[in-house]
Amino acid sequence: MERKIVKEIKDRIEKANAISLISHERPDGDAIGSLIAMGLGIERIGKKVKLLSPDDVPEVYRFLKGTEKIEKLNQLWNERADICIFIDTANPSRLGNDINLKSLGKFIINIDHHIDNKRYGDINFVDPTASSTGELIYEILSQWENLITPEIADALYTAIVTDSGRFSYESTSYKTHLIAADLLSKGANKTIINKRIYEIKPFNVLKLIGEMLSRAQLAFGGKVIWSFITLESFEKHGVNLLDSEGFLQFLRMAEGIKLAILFREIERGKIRVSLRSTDKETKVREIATQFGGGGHEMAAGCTIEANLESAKELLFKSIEEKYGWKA
Ligand SMILES: [Mn+2]
Repeated sequence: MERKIVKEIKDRIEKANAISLISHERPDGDAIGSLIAMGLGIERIGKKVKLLSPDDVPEVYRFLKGTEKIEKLNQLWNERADICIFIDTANPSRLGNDINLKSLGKFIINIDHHIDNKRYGDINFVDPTASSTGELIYEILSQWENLITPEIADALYTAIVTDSGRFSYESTSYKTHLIAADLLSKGANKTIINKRIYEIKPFNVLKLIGEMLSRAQLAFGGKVIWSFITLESFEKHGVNLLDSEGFLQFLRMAEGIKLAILFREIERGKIRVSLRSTDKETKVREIATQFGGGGHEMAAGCTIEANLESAKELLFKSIEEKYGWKA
């Protein structure tokens, strides 16, 4: 059951010479895995390819082959590719700086699974039913025979396992498992991937997680768990903001809660808010959107320009209004 749009993307790639691939700021496993899988794949069919990211690759994903090919995208970037493919990026503003789309590529292909994707591409392959953009990249790369090497399989498996919450979130489907099974048959090393991403943490990272957990509080009669990390804490433990992307999963384990919130101070007066709900009735995307952010129905984020205390107050007010919960 091949989709027409997938075939169209294949044709476009085959006709191009130089292709750039880009994913969003503060990259997660789906962004990195999808980016390098697509990059290694396109390289194998003999195209010139650039892999770009506005931020560095978080330490935890550096074991993946291909991450060393990722270059930093900044305002000085001035190479215009034949095609620029945006990966896992709902809105070009998620590149973090003012970059003109058309200066990156003559033709834009947008591949994503966010429901709020802005459809800014010349081709938009957006499927919110997919657990991860990795699933969509798999669909594209599968059109070429024997293209998926063990390295590509590792990258795609990482994208899928991280964005599906190890095959546990609502978006995990029968298809997700079929794809993962096929990736294992193509050489994905699930043992190493799970170990590197979930079982091993540097000691300083563990200490920061501990600090975040010890500061955690319940609110709204136990429906919400929240905590925060200040700039000082990041500094004290020597942890980079980029290496704290997955921390919310630990708060979300609290029994009985509907919503977990993590406030991280990314700069003085600028707070990154990450939201994750535990059931599909508690939709968080709209809350993030109110503050100029976005994401998925059950996992979203936004950035609030305020200090920690006011950011929390603003967000709690919006929760009270949206769900009718009483603080
Ligand atoms: Mn994703």
